[in-house]
This record gives sequence, structure tokens and C-alpha cells, in this order.
Amino acid sequence: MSSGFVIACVGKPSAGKSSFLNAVTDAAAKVGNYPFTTIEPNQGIAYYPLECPCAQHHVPCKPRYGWCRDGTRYVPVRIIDVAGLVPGASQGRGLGNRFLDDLRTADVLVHVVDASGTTDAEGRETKGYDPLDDIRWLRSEIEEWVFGNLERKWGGTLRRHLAVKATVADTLHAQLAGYGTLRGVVQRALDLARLSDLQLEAWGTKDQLRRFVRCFLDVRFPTVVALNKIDMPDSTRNISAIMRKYRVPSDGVSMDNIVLTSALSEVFLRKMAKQKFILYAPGSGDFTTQETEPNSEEKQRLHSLDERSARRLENISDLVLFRYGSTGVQEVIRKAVDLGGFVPVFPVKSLNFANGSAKPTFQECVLVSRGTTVRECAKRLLHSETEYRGAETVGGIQLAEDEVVVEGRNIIRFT
Ligand SMILES: Nc1nc2c(ncn2[C@@H]2O[C@H](COP(=O)(O)OP(=O)(O)O)[C@@H](O)[C@H]2O)c(=O)[nH]1
Ligand SMILES: [Mg+2]
Repeated sequence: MSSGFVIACVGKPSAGKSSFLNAVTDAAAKVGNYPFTTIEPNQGIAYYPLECPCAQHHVPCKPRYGWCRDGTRYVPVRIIDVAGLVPGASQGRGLGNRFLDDLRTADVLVHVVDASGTTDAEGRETKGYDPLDDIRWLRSEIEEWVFGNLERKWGGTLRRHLAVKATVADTLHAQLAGYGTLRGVVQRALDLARLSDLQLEAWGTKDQLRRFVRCFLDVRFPTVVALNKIDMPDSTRNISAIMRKYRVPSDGVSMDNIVLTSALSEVFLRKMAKQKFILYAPGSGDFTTQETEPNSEEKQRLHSLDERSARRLENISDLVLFRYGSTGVQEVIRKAVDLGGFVPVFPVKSLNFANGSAKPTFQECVLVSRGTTVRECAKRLLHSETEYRGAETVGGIQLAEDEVVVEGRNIIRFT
């Protein structure tokens, strides 16, 4: 069970999607160095850290999903591995459109890129491949997919909508409903493309559609780019080139949504920690071993390392943790949820923080998209509109139905 938020991992074969999924979830996704290892979309649960109100209100916290430690709440988010995307997929190449269809459920994409340049566009071993090309072709595959779908259906829909004098936004919304798209998203894309003033009669040239689709992708599929395999020799040079290129945002990419990762290092660190060879908190910048752990009780619980593992850990320490601060994978999850623009909501049965037995325990936390109203929120939480009469937040403040849910007014009791 998750908070309703879905991250889709995309990228060419062998970029490291399954490893990334393994690094942030507990699922044992299949890992292999050849195309199409994972044919069915693989799923897992990752955790998004946020400040939990339990600390501020001095109440015991009992999350139904995820956990809470020292006032930091770890909220589950669903992550899916969309495998086998190759150039030409929108035209049916590789495993074709099936993968693109998986994107319909996604709120945010994580594009896992092999920054080492040791795999070509199809995931085959090579040398000196330019990972910038992956960022470009992947974006263009998704663009072609949406564009193709719109163009195919455009004529028929246009005639029907012209007959009932619909607006451009309504017409496009009707066509894009299959992408799990809210009307507000269509409107934002039209605004961005500077096409919102057009009448439907004047709409629909190829050029306008193209412009709209590009803006639609930016709004509907915000993307975090995970430059993966930073532990490999050529990555540093490729990363610098990519950073230079996206100082000026394009292709839906800006410096702010690029994260450097080593999924494989995180998987190894997690495994070593699980087997009690090291103490390591996922996402952190270092670990301790039996030799370096200062706490004597913890030290006793750790096993001593064989030479091979010790050397591998030393490499990770030097090439990844020391240089980049962490393996980066937790940062990807944090960025992805932030980029999606989500607000946490804590539905509670009681707002009585003083009364012992009736104290709220913040069992639930859901992430709703920015702009969600109290009514829409109730509809989602209560699964029906009829049960809901009023909403109240901390301090006895009543919330209006059409009020947008914001942080600070997000502990809500529905009556
Ligand atoms: N050096 C290095 N190798 C990695 C990293 N992440 C994944 N790999 C390797 O890249 C290959 C492909 O990984 P996989 O997760 O199966 O890629 P997928 O096809 O995108 O799911 C495997 O051999 C992984 O061990 C990383 O951060 N560093
Ligand atoms: Mg895979």
C-alpha cells in the first residue's frame, strides 16, 4: 500500500533501472547485463522522507504504512521499472508501445542514464558512447508517442467538439484523458505553449500540436535524470559535459533535476549492512566497519570483512561517497516527489492533542498533487463524496470545500 504517488523508472536496457529499484526498495528485481531482462513492469515501494507533525504536537506516531523516526516520516511511494525502452519504441521497435503505455500511471519519471558511456543506445557493450544522446532520444520517443496518438485521433475528435462548440482545452483534455491527465495540466501546457487564446476552429496544425505536446510533456511527465554508474572511469567527463549542456534547460532537463547516482554501490552497501558487516543508513555519506565503529556495543555486533569485500568498500568510499557525498539514490526519490509538486495530508480522527486517549496518532499520510482542493481530497480519502460534511484543521479552523490544501493546514479531520 502506498501514498498514491507513482514514480516510473525509464531508460535503455542496462542503464541500471533494476539496480536502482533494488537500491531504493526491498523488491528483488532481476538484474542482468543484457537487454529485456525485465519484461513485466517490476514494482516496488520506496520511501519519501518528510517532517512529521508528531514531533511538533508531542504525540506518539503510529504510521499504518512506512515508519517515523525522530520526527522524520518515511512515506511509501510506488516505483515501477519500465523496462526495455529502445530508440524506435514509439514505432513499435523492441517491445514497442507496451512500455510507453506503462507511463500512463506515472506521476513523475526517473530517467536512469548510464553515464559511463560503456553501453550503446540499445544497451550493448561499447566504448565512448555519449550519454547525452540517451537523454535526447528517450525524450523524443515519448514525444512521438503522445504526438502520434493525438494526431491520429485529432480529425474525428475535432469534428465532434466543433459541433458542440467546445474549447481547445476541453477537446485536448478529452483526448489526453487516457494519460491520467487532469484538466488543469492541459490548461497549463496550453499556457506554456502560448496557445490558450486560440479558438478550436483555428487549431490543429502540425506545428501547433508539436508545440503543445512538448509543453504537455514538461507538465505531465516531470523527469528526474539519474546519471548512473558514477563509480566508473569515464563518467566524470560525461557528467561535466551533460551539466554544461543543461545549464540552459532543454529537452525537459535542467541542472536542478539531475542527480548523480551509483545504484550498484547502494545495493552492495545495503547488502553488507544487512549481513552485519557494516553500519550504514541508506542514503548517508559514510559507513562504519568492525574496525572503525566507535561504539563498542555496535562494534561487537559487526563481523570482520574478507579482503575482497574490504577492497570493494574502500573503492565505493573513495569513488562515490567521498567524491559525491552519497550514492544519490535516496536523493532521486526526494527530488522526484518534490518535482511532482506534492503536498502531504494527514487525515486524523481527532484534533484533540491534549486529551490522552483521543490524541491523533497520524496513522495516515497521503500525498496529493499541489492544487488539490479539500473536496477532492475528501473524495480520494473517503472514496465517496456523500460521507463528507465538513473539514477542520488544527486550532478549530474550518476548511472550505474549494480551498486548496496547503502545508500548515494539512492535518485534517473530515466529519
Ligand atoms: N559500475 C556500475 N554498474 C552498475 C551500476 N548500476 C547498475 N550497474 C550494472 O549495469 C548492468 C545493468 O544493470 P540493470 O540494473 O540490470 O539495468 P536495466 O537493464 O536498466 O534494468 C548490471 O551489470 C549492473 O550491475 C552502477 O551504479 N555502477
Ligand atoms: Mg532491468
